[in-house]
Amino acid sequence: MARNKIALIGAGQIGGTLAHLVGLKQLGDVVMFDVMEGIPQGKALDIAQSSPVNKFDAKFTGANSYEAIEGADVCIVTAGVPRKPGMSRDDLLDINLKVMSQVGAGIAKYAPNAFVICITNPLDAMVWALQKSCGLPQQKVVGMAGVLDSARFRYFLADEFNVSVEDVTAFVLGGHGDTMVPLTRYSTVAGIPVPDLVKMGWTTQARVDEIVKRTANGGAEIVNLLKTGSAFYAPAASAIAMAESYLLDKKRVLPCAAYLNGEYGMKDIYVGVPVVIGAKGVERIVEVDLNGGEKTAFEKSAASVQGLIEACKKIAPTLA
Ligand code: A3D
Repeated sequence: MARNKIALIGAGQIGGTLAHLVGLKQLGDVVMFDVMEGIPQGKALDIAQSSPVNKFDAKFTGANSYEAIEGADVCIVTAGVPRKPGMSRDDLLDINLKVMSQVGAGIAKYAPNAFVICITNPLDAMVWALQKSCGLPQQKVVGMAGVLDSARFRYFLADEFNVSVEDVTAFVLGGHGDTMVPLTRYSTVAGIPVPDLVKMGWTTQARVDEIVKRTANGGAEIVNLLKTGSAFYAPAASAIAMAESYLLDKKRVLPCAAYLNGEYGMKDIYVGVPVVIGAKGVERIVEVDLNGGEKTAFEKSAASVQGLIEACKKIAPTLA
């Protein structure tokens, strides 16, 4: 069987980390595409030269023309600009929207059968714009944010409880931004919901509230430390988990920015919900019962995503 072909559109910080992970996890051959000449070629060659040491066989190529992504099975999109300290993700909308229309055209022409994972911010609006630009079926175009947000939540909870990250599950809904909704009653340690752990005296509600807040601001915390860009190791690892579930038909249940067509009472919007990812792409959207407070928070988060989508429609009316 031929190896899968994975196209990484954007060869910056996340793109480079993605390429390295694809190699280490032996998921397939990699094509790195970027507008910067030399960067994708240099990173591809560097990672290829690590393959004898790390014992993986795969082709790594870099390119500045979309032809190179022809026939890709998976495209992971990080093209665009990241934020700097003091910027919100929404400040990137104008510039990254233009990038999404170029990337969408490239995918439509050369990789129309791919599973497309968007990472570019502001995430929910950019994956919406990317799907409109490339015209691929909605279940084949998805945004990565929830896996990262819930990984941050899991990491902080594991640290708080002094237990393995492996035994902590977490559930995060809504847009990728300050309005994201970490759901504590669906977050557990080995199946024990967080509110029960509070009752058991493992932590206090005040500490849980602090962790929820830190999760929602998880991206900004790293931007403020790095000063020159945003997080890239954990975002790359999160997108790889989604690509792996598609390529291996694992049918993992992952929180992703997915297209809603009536689910949760919402239409023509991409927002973070739990989905099943398998060989057909997004095979199922999981609709959970939300209580009053959770529903209000989710709707508030979705409304802020909707605002950004409306801004995209104003800038690029052909997408509407
Ligand atoms: P960076 O290291 O700047 O890489 C972006 C790459 O995109 C650069 O190499 C650019 O040359 C390239 N690029 C710019 N315009 C184009 C274009 N038109 N076509 C092709 N390539 C282009 O950024 P990064 O890798 O750190 O982040 C990439 C994106 O991911 C940014 O928008 C971040 O805000 C976003 N991000 C999202 C998350 C989520 O959880 C959703 C987390 C972290 C970063």
